[in-house]
Amino acid sequence: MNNKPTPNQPLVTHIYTADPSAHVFEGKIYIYPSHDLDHDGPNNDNGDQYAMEDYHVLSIDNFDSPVVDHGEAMHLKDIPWASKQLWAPDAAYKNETYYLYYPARDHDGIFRIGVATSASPAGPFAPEPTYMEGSFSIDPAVFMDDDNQAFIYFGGLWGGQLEKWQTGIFKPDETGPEQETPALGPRVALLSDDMLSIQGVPQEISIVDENGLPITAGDEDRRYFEGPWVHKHNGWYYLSYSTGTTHKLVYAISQNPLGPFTFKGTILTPVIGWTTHHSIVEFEDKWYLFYHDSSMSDGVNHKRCVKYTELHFNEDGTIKTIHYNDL
Ligand code: FUB
Repeated sequence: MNNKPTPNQPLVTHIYTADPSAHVFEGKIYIYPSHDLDHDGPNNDNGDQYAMEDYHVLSIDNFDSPVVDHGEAMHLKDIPWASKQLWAPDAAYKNETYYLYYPARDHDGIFRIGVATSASPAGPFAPEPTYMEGSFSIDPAVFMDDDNQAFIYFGGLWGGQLEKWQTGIFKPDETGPEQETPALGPRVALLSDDMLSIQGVPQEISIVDENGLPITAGDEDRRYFEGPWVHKHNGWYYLSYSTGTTHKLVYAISQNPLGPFTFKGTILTPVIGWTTHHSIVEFEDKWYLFYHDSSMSDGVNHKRCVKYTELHFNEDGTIKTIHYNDL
C-alpha cells in the first residue's frame, strides 16, 4: 500500500514508472504506466535503455485515498509475438471488457502494437497471440468518442521507428524527412467493434500552424515526436504529444478526430529527464495531467516516476501552460 497521492510527487516509489495513461473506470482513476527497470544495459538513441518486461496497473479511488499497485498485470514471457521492450501502454473499455494496448518489438526487432483483454480494469490481461495486423511503431493511445467509436493513435520517432514506415513498408535504413518538409505525424485508425483489430490502413495526421501550413520536421519546438493523447473538451478534439528533442508536451486542436489539427501551445515545459509523456483525464469535474519525470533517480532517463497535476483551461479553450520549474 502506498501513500495518498500528492500533486507533483511520485505516485509510487517502490517501482520506477513512466508513460502514464489515466482513465476513469468504475468511478476510480486507473493508471496504466510503463514499468521501468533498473539495469546497466546500453543507453542510446535507439531506446535500448527502455528494456521493460511487464506492466503494473495503479489506481486511486480519489485524490484522498492511497495509490494501489495491483501487481503484475501482464509479462513479456506470456506474449508469443513479442521479444522485448514493453513500452507505453493504454487501456480502453467496451463490450464489458477492458483492453490493454501496448507496443513491443516482435521477433524481427520491429515495433508492433498488441492488445490484451481482462474482465477487470486492474488485470491480469491476457494477450492476443499475434500483434494487431497493420500496426507498427509505438505509443498507442485509444480515444473513445461520444458515439462509442474507438480510435487508436500511435507512432514515435527514432527508437519508435516511425520514420522507417514513410513508404508504408518497414525500411530499416530510412531517416528523415528533410528539415524544411512536413514533419511526420502520428497515425490514427478506427478500431473494430470487438476492439481487437485495426480497420483499414492507418492514416497520417497532419499538424498545421495558425496559417494552415504543415509544421515542418525542423520545427522541433512544435513537431510531433511521440506519445500521442487525445481528449475532448467542449466539442473540440485535443491532440497532445511530446516534442522529443525539445522535451515539451504540446497540443493541437481539431473538430475532427482524424485532423488536421492546428497547433496551439505548450502544456508542460521540460521535465527532469529526456522523455516526457502524459495523459489527460477528467475526474469529478476537474482535469488532470498525468506525466513522468526522472526526479526519483536524479535524472536517469530509464528510471522514471509517474506524477499528476491539475490542468486548467482558459475561457477560449486553450490550455494554461504548466511550468515544470514552478511545480
Ligand atoms: O517508455 C519508453 C518510451 O519512452 C515511450 O514509449 C516513449 O513515449 C518515451 O516515454
